[in-house]
Amino acid sequence: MQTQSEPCLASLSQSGCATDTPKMKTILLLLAALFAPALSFARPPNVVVIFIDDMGYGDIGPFGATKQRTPHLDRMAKEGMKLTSFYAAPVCSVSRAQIMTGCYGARISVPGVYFPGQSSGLNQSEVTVAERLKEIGYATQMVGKWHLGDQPEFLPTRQGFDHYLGIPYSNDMLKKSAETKVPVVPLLRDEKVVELMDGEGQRRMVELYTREAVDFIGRNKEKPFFLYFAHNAVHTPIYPGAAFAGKSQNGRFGDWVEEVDWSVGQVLDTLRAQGLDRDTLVVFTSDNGPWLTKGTDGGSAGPLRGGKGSTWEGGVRVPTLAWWPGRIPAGAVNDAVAATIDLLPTFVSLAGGTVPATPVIDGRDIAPILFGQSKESAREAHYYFGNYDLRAVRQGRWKLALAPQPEGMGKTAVKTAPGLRLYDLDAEIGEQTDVAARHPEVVAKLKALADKMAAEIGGKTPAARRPAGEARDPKTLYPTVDYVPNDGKKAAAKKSSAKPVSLAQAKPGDAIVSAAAPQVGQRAFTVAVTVDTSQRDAVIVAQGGLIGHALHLKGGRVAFAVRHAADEVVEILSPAVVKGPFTVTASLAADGAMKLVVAGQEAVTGKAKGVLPRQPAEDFCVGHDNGKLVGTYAKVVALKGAVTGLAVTNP
Ligand SMILES: [Ca+2]
Repeated sequence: MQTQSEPCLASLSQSGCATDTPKMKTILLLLAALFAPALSFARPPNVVVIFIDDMGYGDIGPFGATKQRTPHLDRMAKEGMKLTSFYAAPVCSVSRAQIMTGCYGARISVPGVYFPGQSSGLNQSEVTVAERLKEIGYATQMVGKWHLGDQPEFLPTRQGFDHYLGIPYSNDMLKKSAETKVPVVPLLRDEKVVELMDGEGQRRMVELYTREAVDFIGRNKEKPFFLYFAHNAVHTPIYPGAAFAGKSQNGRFGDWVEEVDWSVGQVLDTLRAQGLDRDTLVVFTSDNGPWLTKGTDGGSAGPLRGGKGSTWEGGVRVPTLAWWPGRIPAGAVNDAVAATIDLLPTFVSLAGGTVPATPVIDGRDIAPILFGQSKESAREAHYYFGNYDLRAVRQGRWKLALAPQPEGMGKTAVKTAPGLRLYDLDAEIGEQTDVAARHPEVVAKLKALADKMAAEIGGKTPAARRPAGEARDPKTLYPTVDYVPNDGKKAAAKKSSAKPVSLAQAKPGDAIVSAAAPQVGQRAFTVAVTVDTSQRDAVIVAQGGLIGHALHLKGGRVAFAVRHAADEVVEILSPAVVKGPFTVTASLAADGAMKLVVAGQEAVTGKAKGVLPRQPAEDFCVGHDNGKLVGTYAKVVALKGAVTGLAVTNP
């Protein structure tokens, strides 16, 4: 292994050899002196990433939180650097793929969230940051939430980590154990399930993880190490440990933030106690913005607009701190645009390695930003993807939004003008004022950048996207029984199914006239159906026209639309692409609350104006829409496949 200083000095003297003048030598010496503090390490630095789940831009003290106390993060910021324009992705798995690979999720076919037992995951052929550091001689350990596939071939131990302890996906992805019938998540040690953890069991999670992280540091004093510490906290359901429950001024969410802060303190204190603080870079950040529809169980994006699931700033700009006493200037603040994709090249470069030109990565080395030598982004622009769609691009102070978008998961697209919108983030961080008309040259420049990136890795036919990993015969990590996330709702649905409208034999192509159709005017209703199709876009059911509701497939996900008028439609979208037979339950409550549960995935909620004002005049159509379009599909694609167990019930 080469030491860090050799290649750099070699490259400096190479460029100087051709002009071997005293003046040039002086310049070279000056240059060497200038860069020496950043480059000549006694040893490659240890690297620790502390990654929080669903923590918003406004959730910790250094970023303005006042309700919960975060003394350890406050100290970390005081001793290190606050990165105020640091970006993750809108949802969990994508952010994690970005850290691991240095690529936008769209480049490596990680567009959304993985679910337990899903066949796909991060492709094993991708070279992760753990693999890159391991080949340089690092000890590598992961603790916590992986979320890049739960099939054996996708686990952390197959992607460069010597060891792993954690829940391999989100803490709300509980499935009923076949044995105990209790909803649980699996705790893995390396590749083995060592515990099935129920909800209350999660109260031990932060402490358990922290102990593992601290032990790992203690065991690896002599050798450079990479610790990827990805908390499941502070994602719902919120389960603060016993020592923290009820202690904050911000409910159980604040309690859990305070516990995470304690955990950060444990890690930093251990580094200090072991005398490793001056040899260790610690980055603290979050995977996406706050989950706004969770109310007090969701965090805060502070001054930013939107939250998790959105490419408004609140969905993707995350509270980030970098700490390395003696290297990173204390108390520094840097607003240069940087992102999780930049961590891989930065860590590899600090470790004295190089990232080959192929396979292409999107991130760049941000060491000059961390060391206070640059206030400029290391990249020409930052690109905001929502799934595979490029939604916005930022360069410096300017952000060009390419399409209307929801403010978060379960929220509807904001009715902004459908054209290009330009925001001046330096002037107004909250993205309210569209200044596109005043800066046509900026719009044109950013649009050209966006078009280029979209052609490369965005949309349906990108030039340079690499494939996802696909596992054969996927199964869950432990035997489960089918589980619908909300037991209360399940029981209610069962009760009301005593008087279903008779649709059980309905099949694609059927249409039922209004009077004989399920009654959905001025009342709450629930549509339940099982669909088996390989289509990505198709109508499942559509009732009505200018007033009505519809279920349809949109890019492989299920959409539930409620329309009150021609231009008044609210649509919510299931979180992940579905395959094979899947169940759908969609309901509109008396107060307009919408809920969609697909294939046992996380429920998605939304808010329509209220119940439908009257029974829709148009037909109830199965697998097509024969009148005015009620859903948000541009044209009707008939469903090819099977629809079973269709029922529309009123509670
Ligand atoms: Ca998340």
